[in-house]
Amino acid sequence: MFELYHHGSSVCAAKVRLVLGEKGLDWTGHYVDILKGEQFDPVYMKLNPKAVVPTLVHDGLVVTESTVICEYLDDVALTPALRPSAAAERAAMRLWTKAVDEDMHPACAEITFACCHRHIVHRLGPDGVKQFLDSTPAQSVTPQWHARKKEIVMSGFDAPDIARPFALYDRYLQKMEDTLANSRWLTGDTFSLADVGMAPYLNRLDMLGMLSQWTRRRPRVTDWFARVKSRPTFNPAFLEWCPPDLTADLKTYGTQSWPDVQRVLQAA
Ligand SMILES: N[C@@H](CCC(=O)N[C@@H](CS)C(=O)NCC(=O)O)C(=O)O
Repeated sequence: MFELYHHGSSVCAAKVRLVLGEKGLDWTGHYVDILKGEQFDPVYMKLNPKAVVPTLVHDGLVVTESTVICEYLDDVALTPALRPSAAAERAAMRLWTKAVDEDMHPACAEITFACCHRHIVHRLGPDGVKQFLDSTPAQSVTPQWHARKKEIVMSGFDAPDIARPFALYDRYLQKMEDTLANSRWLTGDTFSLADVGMAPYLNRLDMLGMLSQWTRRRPRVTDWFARVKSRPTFNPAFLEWCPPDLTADLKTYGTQSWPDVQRVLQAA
């Protein structure tokens, strides 16, 4: 039995739900509201000491780290294979998933809080915000997340060095555009964990209502994302778990923040 601890707007959880869907695996969900601080529940932190989602429990085995979970699922459910069989393509796939873990994901967390989630967190009221921010463990989304989340929740686009994650995102979109000149998917002719890994980060921009502004001059990325979206697994994995009020918040706050995003991108 597969149990997934996850959240509607978590990019890492969406990645795992996509793999579960592609593999046709049945799973049970445990919803952890990371905007209300449910990830800090000591019972949950026994499963995931970083207090992040997702966590997979498979027949009692606890697996954390979304990239590791995706490879684990590809090991236990062999078809359809989501890792290329050729060594060179598999290495290329891992370069993408490594980039997701090291670069895209930390940038996405900052972008999402700057554009949207800080507004939702402020609904907790001053004491609630303080408790929420103080609860983040020293080692969380990144080793800097405890301090960085505070800076962005309190200062938004005035937080120090806020252009950096946006500039990084932009560079990776260009890297995708260049890569897709040579292959249909990111690591060849078949959909792989590289595509699974990048898809939630494009979807994040889409849900923030600003993807078209980032991809206007990137036709291959536009076409790639349209093909990802047309997969039958896309809506259940990426959209249906996001509660309607959160979907609306992402779109509203995201759209409102576009002038700031444009400003920091131009300054970067
Ligand atoms: N490296 C981890 C990162 C997980 C992560 O950052 N999860 C985010 C949601 S996408 C989270 O739970 N954040 C909680 C918080 O910000 O307190 C993974 O890939 O599973």
